[in-house]
Amino acid sequence: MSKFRAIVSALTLSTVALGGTATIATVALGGTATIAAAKDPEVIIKITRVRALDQPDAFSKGDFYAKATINGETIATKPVKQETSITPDWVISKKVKPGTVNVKLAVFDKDVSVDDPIDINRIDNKRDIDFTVNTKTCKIEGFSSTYKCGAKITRAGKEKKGAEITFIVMVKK
Ligand SMILES: [Ca+2]
Ligand SMILES: [Ca+2]
Repeated sequence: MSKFRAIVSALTLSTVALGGTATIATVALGGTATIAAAKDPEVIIKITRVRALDQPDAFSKGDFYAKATINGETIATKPVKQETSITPDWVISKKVKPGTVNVKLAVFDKDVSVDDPIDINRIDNKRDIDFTVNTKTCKIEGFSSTYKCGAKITRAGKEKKGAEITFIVMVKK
């Protein structure tokens, strides 16, 4: 009789153990999925300097802000009251899937009605700049020369309401 009881309790224990294992396995799988998403690279654009090349606003000092579109999502910074040159250290970042990422970078002067696009591209009739960031090689392409992550990139427009912009692209893995 006591032997039988021992077997029963052993069976009960093994069932509990199996149940426990199953639960742990599920938790572990869920955890792995979350960690994979958290490991997606982050594209970071840091705008260190914007220098007005003419008067962006006829009635007041300019108030520039930047707007970046990273893989289709547009993010804007807060405007900064404009002296001739500002060092705003604006940071725009977005988590992306690994690979080549499309970026559009634009500067605007905030206005009462419609914000003025500021020319930061030396090409005529094109005021914003487009480039790609490869999250694996950290190469930045779309300019006359290829840049690496962390390199200072300076671009300037030559049309009315123009500015020179200096920025750095980084990829956080
Ligand atoms: Ca303004
Ligand atoms: Ca232009």
